[in-house]
Amino acid sequence: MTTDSGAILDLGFDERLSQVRASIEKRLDELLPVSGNERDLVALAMRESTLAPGKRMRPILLLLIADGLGHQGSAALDLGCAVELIHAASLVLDDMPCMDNASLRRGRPTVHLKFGEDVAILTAVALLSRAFGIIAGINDVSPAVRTQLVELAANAVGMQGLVRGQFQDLRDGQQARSAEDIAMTNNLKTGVLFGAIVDMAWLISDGDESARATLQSFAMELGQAFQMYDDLCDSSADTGKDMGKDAGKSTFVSIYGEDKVRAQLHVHLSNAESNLRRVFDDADLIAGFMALVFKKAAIAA
Ligand code: GRG
Repeated sequence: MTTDSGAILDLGFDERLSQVRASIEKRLDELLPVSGNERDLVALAMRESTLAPGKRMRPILLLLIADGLGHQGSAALDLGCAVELIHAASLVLDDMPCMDNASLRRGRPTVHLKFGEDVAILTAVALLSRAFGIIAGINDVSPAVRTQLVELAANAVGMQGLVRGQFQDLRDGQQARSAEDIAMTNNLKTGVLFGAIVDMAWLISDGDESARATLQSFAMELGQAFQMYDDLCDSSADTGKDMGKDAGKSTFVSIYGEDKVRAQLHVHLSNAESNLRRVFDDADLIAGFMALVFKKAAIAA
């Protein structure tokens, strides 16, 4: 479990994971603005979009990896929450009519449908600003590390990450793309943020240089697996999202079909886990969490 000091205690798998989750939910709640009244729509939308039931994959991974690398303190929790705010901002924007035009997210109406497009844009900007404010305010690391943390987040959001990946997907996704192009776009949309997460965990901990490179490989494999999983789930009814959004889009599934993509997903997952086990003597908690996240793919394999 993650205590106030950040250390994960020696508990059973379910209990440890739910303690980590609970610490993230509590801290997110504290870090988001209090919505003073019902007209304070941006604050309300920031809270609703972020606190809606997501998997919390990014903060959980950051906390578990930092813990495995010997991190002590509260920096991992705040960093994980900052990354979750960045992720939440990206989902609010992704759902907008000019992008994915989605009506359902995490089982709820999307922010622009509930609050309006103006509020959705402002909410995303406010979540992003809050995330950078949190990272810049982390005070139990050196100023040099803090600067690197801010830089990592900035790169993961901008033209080396989410923004470029989203732009490529929007502009090129409706035409035929090579598998390499799809992999590159997927990496920008998903892998780069995972890469930033493991780098952040490494920076605030005591890991050696070789662990950093291996964790980067873990993140890239995980990113590819995750985007394939997301594409495979496009036809599932229980994702909390609109179904069939990828119709007419070039994805690995449209090129190779579901069975091949599922097989490839397992290759990426297995590579990810091997990298993890190279860094940690005991990677069972992280591997177990990944298995939970990819449960549906495992059942279908
Ligand atoms: C300025 C932050 C910012 C972004 C602008 C809109 C955009 C560029 C990027 C969106 C990129 C995007 C939607 C990537 C998809 C990543 C993905 C698979 C999301 C689903 O993540 P889950 O399954 O969701 O972890 P939950 O709801 O569980 O958190």
